[in-house]
Amino acid sequence: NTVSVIGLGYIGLPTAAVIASRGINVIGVEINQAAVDTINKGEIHIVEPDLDIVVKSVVSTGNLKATTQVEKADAFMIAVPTPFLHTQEDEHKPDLSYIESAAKAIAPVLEKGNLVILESTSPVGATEKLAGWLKQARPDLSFPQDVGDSADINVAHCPERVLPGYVLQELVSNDRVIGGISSACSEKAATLYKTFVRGECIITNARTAEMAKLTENSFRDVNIAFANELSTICDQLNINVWELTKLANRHPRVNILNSGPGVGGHCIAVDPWFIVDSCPEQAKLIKQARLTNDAKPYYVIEQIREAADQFKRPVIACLGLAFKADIDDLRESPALQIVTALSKENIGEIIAVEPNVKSLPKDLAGKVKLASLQEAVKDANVIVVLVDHKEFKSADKTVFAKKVVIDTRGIL
Ligand code: SAJ
Repeated sequence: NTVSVIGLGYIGLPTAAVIASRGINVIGVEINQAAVDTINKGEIHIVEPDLDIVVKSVVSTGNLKATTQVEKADAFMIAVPTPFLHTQEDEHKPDLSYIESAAKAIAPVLEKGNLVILESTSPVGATEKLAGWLKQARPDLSFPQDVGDSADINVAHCPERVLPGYVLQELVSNDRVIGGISSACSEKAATLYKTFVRGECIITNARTAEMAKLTENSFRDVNIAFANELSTICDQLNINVWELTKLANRHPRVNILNSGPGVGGHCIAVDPWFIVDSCPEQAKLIKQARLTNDAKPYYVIEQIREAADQFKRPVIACLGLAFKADIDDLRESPALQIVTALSKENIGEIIAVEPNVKSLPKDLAGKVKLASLQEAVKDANVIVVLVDHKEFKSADKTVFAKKVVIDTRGIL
């Protein structure tokens, strides 16, 4: 049996490698030629712990091969991005163009008996759309939306739910929600997932599976928004939010998350908008949570301005640029957003500390200095903790005492 994974990014590549490690032949399809060449050398183009070892091994056994051209396979797993489109009327319209392109690419090679799985996080209805695009391109085949269980091609949605930094463990250990367009679609998809998933494979329909994934990330976003709102209320009332949260969490049915400088990453700050786009009238709290979390970096910037104003020559040390602790991923990071905004103002000298990167992104170069924690803290009069990296949590903080400190992560 051969599995084809379309899109070899943060989700597709680990998925392809794990399936290949079970002795299954995997063809990885990726439009980026440089990524294809890297993978075929047994190397990786993304950062994820231990992924390099697995890819090296499955490429050397011949179980994983990357290519830019779609080939025949028994199952196709689509793991392409689903960002949002910024239109004039709406800033957050889901963009299904990558899924549509993937459908058009695999349609010509589809054969009776094939299974097509959508892994990308998608708005409700996207799997039905995918099946529609496939049907349009292949009127000679039958599809589950028309003939149910007897279809030539089966189509299902199985959303990925892995946490960056723990992808290889979570790919195998997490439970999977499997939503077929028909029950035959779900059964076939579950059989494939059971070859590499140790968690439970739970069957539902495609729309519920789509909504389950969006719900998980919206749940987290709403809860982080609660914590972020609480932190600004506490600032007003002169209460330490970290102490308050600890105390409230002593209640057996209360579990408040941690406030921070905002919500970053490619999922939690995006997926709730898919629900808002589907049901704007109903999704009021979900939308407000997005707005609350998106406003938090501006609140922190204002706090930094006020702190800097106290000094003739402000030197601001910003600890952390990544979107969360102990990763090197700076994309969609509120910490980076804050440092970038400061670098455009005439606010003083800015020093960034990011133990997980060797150089600063291009638009910070020349405006912000990258330094070690010791160096930055020594020179600074204002210290801003933006990420709770382990290097910061374990640092000797006696020097912090003489400085003005804005601790958005509560590490002190
Ligand atoms: N954050 C806080 N306070 C908290 C927790 C998180 O401010 O108490 C911030 C983080 O600093 C970060 C952002 O939220 O900026 C998101 O971080 P995260 O660790 O909550 O989540 P992600 O984006 O790395 O991964 C999420 C996971 N979803 C859930 O936990 C429900 C993961 O399982 C999903 O697979 C992933 O989104 C995805 O791909 O959708």
